[in-house]
Amino acid sequence: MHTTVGIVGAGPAGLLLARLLHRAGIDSVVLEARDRAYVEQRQRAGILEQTTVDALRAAGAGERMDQEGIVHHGIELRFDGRAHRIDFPGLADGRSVMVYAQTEVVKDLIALQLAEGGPLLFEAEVRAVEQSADEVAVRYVHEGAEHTLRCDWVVGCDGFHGVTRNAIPEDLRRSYERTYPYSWLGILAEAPPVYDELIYAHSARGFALASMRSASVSRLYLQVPNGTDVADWPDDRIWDELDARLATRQAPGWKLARGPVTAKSVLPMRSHVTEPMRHERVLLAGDAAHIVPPTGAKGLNLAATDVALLAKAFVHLHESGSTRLLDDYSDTCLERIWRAEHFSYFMTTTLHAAPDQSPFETRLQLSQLARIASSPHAAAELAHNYVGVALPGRPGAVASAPTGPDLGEQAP
Ligand code: RFL
Ligand code: PHB
Repeated sequence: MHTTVGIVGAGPAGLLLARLLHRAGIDSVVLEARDRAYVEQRQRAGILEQTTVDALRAAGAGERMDQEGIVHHGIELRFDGRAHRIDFPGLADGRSVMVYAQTEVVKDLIALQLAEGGPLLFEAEVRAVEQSADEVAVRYVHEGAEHTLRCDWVVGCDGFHGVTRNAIPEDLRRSYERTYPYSWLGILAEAPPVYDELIYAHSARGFALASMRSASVSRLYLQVPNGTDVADWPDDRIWDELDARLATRQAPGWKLARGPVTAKSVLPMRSHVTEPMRHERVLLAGDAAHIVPPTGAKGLNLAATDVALLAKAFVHLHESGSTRLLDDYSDTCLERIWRAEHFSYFMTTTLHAAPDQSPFETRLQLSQLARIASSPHAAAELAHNYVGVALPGRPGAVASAPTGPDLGEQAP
C-alpha cells in the first residue's frame, strides 16, 4: 500500500489531520493500534479553545459539537476559603472556551472518516517507521500479518508511548521532562455539575477540580499521592473529600450533588517536550511530541493546533511544491508549546500541595492566587493563557476558514 501521508495513531491529532487532508484532496492512511470502542471511550479532555473549535469545524466535524458543546465564559478559583470568578471575555478580548468531551470529538471524527475518508485501520499496530532517501516505510501488524505502508510523509500522532518518535535519530533528539510528586484521581458521575462553570480549588488538603460533561454528568478530580490505588478510594470517601476541598466560608455546609460513579482512574502528572518535531519526512504531532499536566486544559488543544498547522503545510506543498511551511513546522509549533508548558506548570504548581511543601511555599501560592483575584492584569494573564494565546507572527491558523460563530459571540 502507498499513500501521501501515513498517520500513526487515531487519537484526536491523527483523526483531525486525516479529515483536514481529506477535505484538501490529499490522501492519507491512519493506522491505530487499539480497537474502535477503546479509542472512543477513553476518558480524557473536556475543554476546547476557539482555535480547536475552528479546526473541528474546518474538518467538517462541527455539527454535533455546535449543538451539544457548552460555551463557558469563565472559571472559578477557590482558595483560602473563598471563591473568585475569572471572566474570560472581559479579560481576554471577548474570547471563551467550549466544554465538549474528547470522547465525543473522537466519535465524530471517526464516523466521518469511515463514511467518506481514506482508510482508517483499527487494531493495526505500528512496530517501526523507517526513512530512506525518498519515502518512509511504516511496518505494522494487522489481523496477525505483517504489512508495510509506503508513504511520502509520516506523521506520528501516536501519543506519549508511541514508536514514531524513534525515527528521529537519537543524537538529534532532545527531550525535556518533569514529573510531579502527585497524581489525579478522576471520576465520571451521574450527578448534575456543582456549578455552571469549572471550579479549580486550592486547599490545605490538596487540589480539586469540578468539571462536567453535560447537565447531568460531572467530571471530578482530586489530587492524590503518586502510586494511589483506586481501591483505597470508595465513592463516599471521594465525595467527602471533594466536599472538604471545595468548601468556602461564604457557603458553610455546602455539598456536591452525589450520584453513581461510572468511571474511576488515577492519572500521573507529567511535562514533556521532544525537539525537533520533524526529521526529514517524519513529523510528530500532539502527545507524541509533548505532554502537559492537565491543570491548564491544554493537551488536546495543542494537538489540534499542531495538526491544523501541518494540514496547512501539506496543502501549501501540494499547491506550490514548496516545503517552506513544513520546514518551519517544528519552530512554529514549539513557540506555542513552550508557552502552554509554562502555563500548565504554573497552574499545576500554584494549585497543588506538594508532599514536602513548606508553610512558606503555601503562603507564596496563596499570595499569587490573591493577586489574580485582585488584579485585572494578573487575572488577564491567566485568562489569555487559558483561552489560548495568539503569539505574534504565529497565528496558528487552520487549514480553511471556520464556518461557525465565535465562542465569544454567545451571550453568557
Ligand atoms: P492520544 O489521544 O494519546 O492518541 C494517540 C493514539 O495513538 C495510538 N498508538 C498507536 N497506534 C498505532 N501504532 C502504535 N505503535 C501506536 N502507539 C500509540 C494510541 O492507541 C492512541 O489512540 O494522542 P493525541 O491524538 O496527540 O491527543 C492528545 C490528547 O489525547 C491529550 O493531550 C489530552 O487528552 C490531554 N488532556 C486535556 N487536554 C485539553 O486540551 N483539555 C483538557 O481539558 C484536558 N484534560 C487531558 C485532560 C488528559 C488527561 N489524561 C488522561 C492524561 C484530562 C486528563 C485526565
Ligand atoms: C475535564 O473536563 O476533563 C478537564 C477540564 C479542565 C482541566 C482538565 C480536565 O483542566
